[in-house]
Order: sequence, then structure tokens, then C-alpha cells
Amino acid sequence: RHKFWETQPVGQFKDVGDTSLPDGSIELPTPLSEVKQEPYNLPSPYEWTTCDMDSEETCTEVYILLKNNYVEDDENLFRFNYSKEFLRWALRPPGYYKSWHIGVRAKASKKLVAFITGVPARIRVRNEIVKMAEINFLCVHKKLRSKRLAPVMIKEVTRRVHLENIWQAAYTAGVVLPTPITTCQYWHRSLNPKKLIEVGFSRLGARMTMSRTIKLYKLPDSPVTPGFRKMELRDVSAVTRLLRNYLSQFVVSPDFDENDVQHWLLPTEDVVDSYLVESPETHDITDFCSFYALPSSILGNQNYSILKAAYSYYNVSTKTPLFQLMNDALIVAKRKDFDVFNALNVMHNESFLKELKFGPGDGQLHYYLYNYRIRNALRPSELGLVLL
Ligand code: MYA
Ligand code: JJ1
Repeated sequence: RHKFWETQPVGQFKDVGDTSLPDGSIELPTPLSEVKQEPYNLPSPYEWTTCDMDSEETCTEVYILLKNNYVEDDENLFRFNYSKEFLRWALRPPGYYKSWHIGVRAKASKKLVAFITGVPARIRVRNEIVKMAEINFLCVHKKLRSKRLAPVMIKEVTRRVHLENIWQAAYTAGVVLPTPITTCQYWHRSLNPKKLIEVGFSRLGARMTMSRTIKLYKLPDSPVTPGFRKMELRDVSAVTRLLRNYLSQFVVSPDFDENDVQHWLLPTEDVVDSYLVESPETHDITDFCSFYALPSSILGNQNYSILKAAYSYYNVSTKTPLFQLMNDALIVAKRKDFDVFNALNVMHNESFLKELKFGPGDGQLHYYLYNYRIRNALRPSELGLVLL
């Protein structure tokens, strides 16, 4: 069934339910001298390239490849359109390796035709902190599909990760592979219902008119929580403490230090946005919410070409009820002209989704670990990790 994945150190379907296998690493690290020193062979028309995301020109090539060939919904109405600024942010976190930003070019034209990336992360699984690569942006040009290029790319990124003495990875996909640690549901909260309906992202509900629908999703003009404000550089240490404490309750989560928080959560215009609640009395930072901006191209609509989507990222409530905090997040996202606010049913998100008028989407997201077995699949609420 899975000619490639059957050969890899991942949980196999045949082992589901086998209680004799231990949690943790599936295979042991080998000495670095035993890691293959040369790149894997590509079919002869193609060559490897390391993509320098500092270069405006290379970043544009990557952007265009993904804009035209990356993930679509099941009806091919929308395609993710990660911005260049977003790609630079996602691919250059603290300690990143340029060698993990891997492209494939056609030798003849030098055109970029495929891509895969890794970035380093410390991921905590139960009590163990594991150095991992987060693998993302695997993409093969539409004209080169089903030629078994993806397995070669996955093996090559694996080799380059091993060369840095890292032996585990985390990744997500919309497809089922051997074997998910959990499967999450996408939920969507309409901010601009008229446009969403017009472009086929959502439908007018039964017994609903357009004007009733617009009224249903109306939001106040500004946040309601006293002390709610944008996160600033001076907040990094307080946010790190709040977030570390919160994430410690989940089975799998990132192990963020202050550098990570500064990179991943300090607001970057049109990329990631974070807000917090500072107690007007004590000036304590008690609550936090964040979302990232990931637009999608609308394929073949006369009137609109871009769907502006905000994606829930990390949220922590200790004083403000989570639903009120997220309601304020919806209000600021609406003010920033997002059309829809998306969230997965991870962490405590289930507690506010229905109440805040999110509806389940038609997409699922499967989470995976490479070379790390978790015998029993997790519930989405046990997962404290959001990948971009
Ligand atoms: S998920 C986003 C993936 N990208 C897209 O969906 C964009 C649109 N699609 C494409 O560009 C292509 O269809 C892709 C496959 C490139 C996805 N993850 O070359 P093929 C297996 C893993 O003939 P193509 C993301 O970025 C498939 O089961 N494997 O197929 C995270 C089959 O293997 P097997 C996948 O359609 C990526 C083989 O590939 C995926 O031309 C994490 C077929 O290859 C997928 N999303 O190209 C990667 N889709 O026969 C793993 C298909 O066994 C990282 N396949 O079933 C693992 C950790 C590595 C680091 C380890 C460090 C220690
Ligand atoms: O966005 C998604 N679905 C939308 C659009 C569906 C269009 C037809 N297929 C959706 N809309 C309904 C919204 C509605 C709003 C009012 C309340 C009720 C709900 O369901 C889906 C997620 O649901 N997205 C995708 O399918 C994109 C791919 C998802 C897998 C991503 C893999 C990423 C890999 C990253 O490494």
C-alpha cells in the first residue's frame, strides 16, 4: 500500500494496537560518519539547489512555485498563498539551517520545480524534550506529479537533518500516512460571510437569508476586555512564562524559550499577530492570544482573487475566559479585514468553537512524528503544537 512509507521509521499500520512496542525512538542514531555524505540521486533532468531565503530572487521563486502548486481544498476552489514575508519568517527561526531549505531545479531551464523544508525545534513529548526538524512546504510542480520525486526529497531532507545530529521530525498533512499521532478538524468562523458565500467557501444556511447571515456574524468594533493590547518586545519574558506553563499540560508541545517566543509570537505585520491582557491594576500579563495570516488564492472567481484567512496559533487564558479572549481575537481579525478565522480543535479550542459560531470545515489535518512512536493516538485536545 505505501511502498515508500513502509521502509521508514514511523509507526506502521500493521503495528496499530501492538502494546509490546515501546513509546519513543524507533531507531537509534548512527555515528555521523555513517550518514551518507552525498545527496540522493534525482532523475537526470533535475538537480538539487539549496534555497537562500535571504535572497529576494530565490524567495520569489519559492513563493511562485507554492502559489501555483501547493495545497488545495478537496474541490480545488482555493490554494494556499503563503506570502514572501511569511515564508521568510517560517523558514528562518532561531538556529535554522540554510541546508534544510531544499529545492529541485530543471537542469535545462533552471526553473524551480520542487521544494521541501525543515526548521529545528525542541518538541516535548510527555517528559522528554526531543530535538526535531519540523518539515513543511513539500511541493512538487503539478506537471511532475506521481513520478516518485517526493520520496527522494523526503530522504534528502532526512539526510541533511541527520548531518546536524537530529534524528526525529514532526509534520502535518491533509492525507493519511502511516500513522497519525492525532487527527484534527478544521473549524471556520465567518467574518465576511457575504464574500465567503460568493466565492464558494461557505453556503447560505437552511432558512437563512443573506441579511440574517450578516447579522448573525456581526462583531463589535473593538475588543471588550480591559487591558487587551498588542504584544510588544518588552512582553517577551512574561509571555514566555505564561506560555511555557500553559503548554506543559499537553502530551506534545514545543519547548519555547524567550528567543523562540520573540521569533514566533512577536507581531510581524501581515504575518503573525499577538495580543495579551495586562491587568489594569497589577500590570500582570494574564492572558494571551495569537493568529497568523495565511491567504488563499480563489481559483476562478470573477470578483475576488484572494481569501484573507487568519489561523488561530497559541492562546492562553488564566483570568479572562477563553471564549471572551477569542472573541476579542475575532474582533481584531475582523478589523484587519480578514474574511475568515480558522482554528483546529487542538488544546482547549473545543471549549469556544461552537459558542463563538465556528463551524466544522471539510478538511482534516493529520499530525505525524518521524522516528518517534506514540503507541496510542492522542486526542486533539492533548496536542499543544500548531505547525504553519
Ligand atoms: S504536507 C503538504 C504537502 N504538499 C501538498 O500537498 C502540495 C500539493 N501536492 C504536491 O505537491 C505533491 O502531491 C506531493 C507528493 C509533493 C505532496 N507527506 O512523488 P510522488 C507520499 C508525505 O509520486 P506526488 C507537508 O509539507 C505518498 O504517500 N508523504 O507523489 C509535510 C507516496 O508514498 P507511498 C506524502 O503526488 C511533508 C509518495 O509520497 C505526501 O508527485 C512531510 C508518492 O510520491 C505528504 N504530504 O508528490 C514529509 N503526499 O507510496 C515527510 C504524498 O509510501 C517528512 N506522499 O504511499 C518526514 C520527516 C523527514 C525528516 C526526518 C528527520 C529525522
Ligand atoms: O478551508 C477548508 N474548507 C472550507 C472551504 C471548502 C470549499 C469546498 N471544498 C470549508 N468551508 C466551510 C466553512 C463554513 C463557514 C460557516 C460555518 C460552517 C463552515 O470547509 C479546508 C479546511 O476545512 N481546507 C482545506 O481543505 C485545505 C487543506 C487542508 C489540509 C492542509 C494540509 C497542510 C499541510 C501543512 O503542512
